[in-house]
Amino acid sequence: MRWKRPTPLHCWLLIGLLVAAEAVPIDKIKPIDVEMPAQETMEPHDTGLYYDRYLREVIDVLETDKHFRKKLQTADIEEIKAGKLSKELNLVSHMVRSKLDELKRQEVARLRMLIKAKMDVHQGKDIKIDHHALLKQFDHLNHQNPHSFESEDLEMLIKTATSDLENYDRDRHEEFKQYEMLKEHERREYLKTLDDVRRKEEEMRFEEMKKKHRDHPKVHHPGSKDQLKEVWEETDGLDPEDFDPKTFFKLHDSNGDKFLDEQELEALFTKELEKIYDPNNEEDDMVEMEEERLRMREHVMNEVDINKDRLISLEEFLKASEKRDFTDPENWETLDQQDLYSESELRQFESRLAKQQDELNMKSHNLMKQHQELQSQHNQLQVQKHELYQAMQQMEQKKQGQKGPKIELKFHPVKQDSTPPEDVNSPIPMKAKALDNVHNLIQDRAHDPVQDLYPATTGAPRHDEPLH
Ligand SMILES: [Ca+2]
Ligand SMILES: [Ca+2]
Repeated sequence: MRWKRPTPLHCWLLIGLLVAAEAVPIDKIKPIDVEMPAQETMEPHDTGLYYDRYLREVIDVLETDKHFRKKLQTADIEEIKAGKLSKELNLVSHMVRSKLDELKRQEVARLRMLIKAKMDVHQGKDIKIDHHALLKQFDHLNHQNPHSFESEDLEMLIKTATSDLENYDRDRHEEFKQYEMLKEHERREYLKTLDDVRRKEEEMRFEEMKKKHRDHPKVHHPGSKDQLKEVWEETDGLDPEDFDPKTFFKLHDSNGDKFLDEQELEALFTKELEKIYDPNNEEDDMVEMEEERLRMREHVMNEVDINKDRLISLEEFLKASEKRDFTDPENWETLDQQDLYSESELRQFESRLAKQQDELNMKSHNLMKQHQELQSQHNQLQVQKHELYQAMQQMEQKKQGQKGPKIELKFHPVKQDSTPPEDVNSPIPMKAKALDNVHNLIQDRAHDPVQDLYPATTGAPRHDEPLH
């Protein structure tokens, strides 16, 4: 199991990036006191939402409208979330509206294709689909009106994307918990297959692994001065004595948008995570490492992001660096010190798993039955085919039997000196024999012209007999 690289940014973060890009030219935001890494483009990261492309395209098109762009620059996040920006849609140019209509029609068509594909998989082809009813499940556009993009569509898009992204981390935690429970379930099932001695050995080995995993250097509290100084020194290669929060912020704002976003923040924890996790160690699970990274990022965002836009501004960062917690933080409890699930949660999980297994077994049984029925039908068809072939062969032989003599005649021409076949009982050469006789008779007559005057049957007088 592998985690998808976390990329949850708010749709208003995308809008925010556009605002920031407009407000401050990129070349003016480079810090002057340190050498900066190459600036990336201002392209926002993939949000990970299934309608990410639609969301981006809508924002791109809106951004081409002067009036709307101006409103974007002056609106704050709360206003955007409250839907105030959506009302401005009525004032954008006709061309922009037409482009948005087209985008919406494309999105509806895409959703319809998704529905169709899903139905084909679950219920087989040729099922009549009620697209109108099924489109209700999508909240990022108004399905009642599939042809035009209205202010309601923009409002729904912003609200849904905001809500989906806020739930993104929660869903990832839940997915991780299920992963851990599955691991434990499989371990316990494996133990059941062992005898007492081997089970004890295996349990001892498991405890040793856990102990080995927990034995790692001290992890600094995420976002604390010690943690950031370690990055400053080991990753950036700078003198710890020169540590300066403002310079640190500018150094790690990789895309130069004047904010530390979630990805830029998560990159700061790699050094800490490497203390706990090594991909070469059997006892270190790299899926757990990504969960730990997520926990660290969430913790720092909660502490530092005052306006809750999921972005850390320089102002917020500097304010946090003045707090007492920055220099004197509590100990950070790593994932291996947490209870990830209770026994009762594990039992519930196992019972769900057993139910799913039963359903799968039932499906597999039905498929096997269908396969056997098809095999039997196939065999019956093969037998019928063979019988039909035999019947055709018999008919052909019969036909050949009736037409046989003509074939014999064709390939056995009568010769002058030919003699009748010895086997007179053979049915096929009979006609040939008769013809031979006729031929001989003609030959005889050729030597006796008198025979020509009298039919052979009446008995013509012999030439040595006297004529009357
Ligand atoms: Ca940034
Ligand atoms: Ca913020």
